[in-house]
Amino acid sequence: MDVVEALKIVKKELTIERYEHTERVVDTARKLANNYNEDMDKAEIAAALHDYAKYRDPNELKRWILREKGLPKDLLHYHHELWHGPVGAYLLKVEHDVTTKSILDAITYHTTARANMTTLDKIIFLADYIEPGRNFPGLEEVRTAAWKDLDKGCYLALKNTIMFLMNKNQPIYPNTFQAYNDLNKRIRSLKNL
Ligand code: DGI
Ligand code: FE
Ligand code: FE
Repeated sequence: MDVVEALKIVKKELTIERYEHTERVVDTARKLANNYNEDMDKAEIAAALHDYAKYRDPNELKRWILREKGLPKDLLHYHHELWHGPVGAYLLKVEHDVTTKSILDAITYHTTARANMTTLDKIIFLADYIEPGRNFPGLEEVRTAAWKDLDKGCYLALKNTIMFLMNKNQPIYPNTFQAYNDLNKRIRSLKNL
């Protein structure tokens, strides 16, 4: 599969706005991959596919989570926004024969993140967060960090999201906290962040 085919697959699944977001994520992921010596084809394909299940009915997503033993049941206790990544990766496997594990993992964890993220995981997570169509408080700081240090970019994005959710008294999925803690430990100098 190449990025053209991947984009064709998702175009049928998404609204025009979400498709244009996806194109910008592809573009950003390609640039990040180039910057951090990651496989650009993989990054583009994972980016193109990352929101595949975004517009499936939440009841359908829920059914897959209940039915498929590889999908974590605890997702059901958290916001339904968290379901489209893991279920999307599962559906791409069964509906489009996507088998590359690194790509499926990056899609699975693109919303929540996880501890010990691969470079590809981090690129897709950050590209989704910083693509040029996004605009929310704290984003410029994340954008600047993203091109200098991939870990710091992810760390700041996670910190922002966690604080945003906490301010709204929302629950936070354990993977998100684990990703935050993992990067907090890895980054040597948190002082200038
Ligand atoms: O699908 P997109 O809109 O492009 O972006 P996304 O997949 O990153 O969705 C993110 C939304 O999920 C974001 O608005 C925050 C929300 N969210 C709800 N609970 C959690 C969460 N995000 C994380 N990282 N962790 C949570 O527990
Ligand atoms: Fe998403
Ligand atoms: Fe997205």
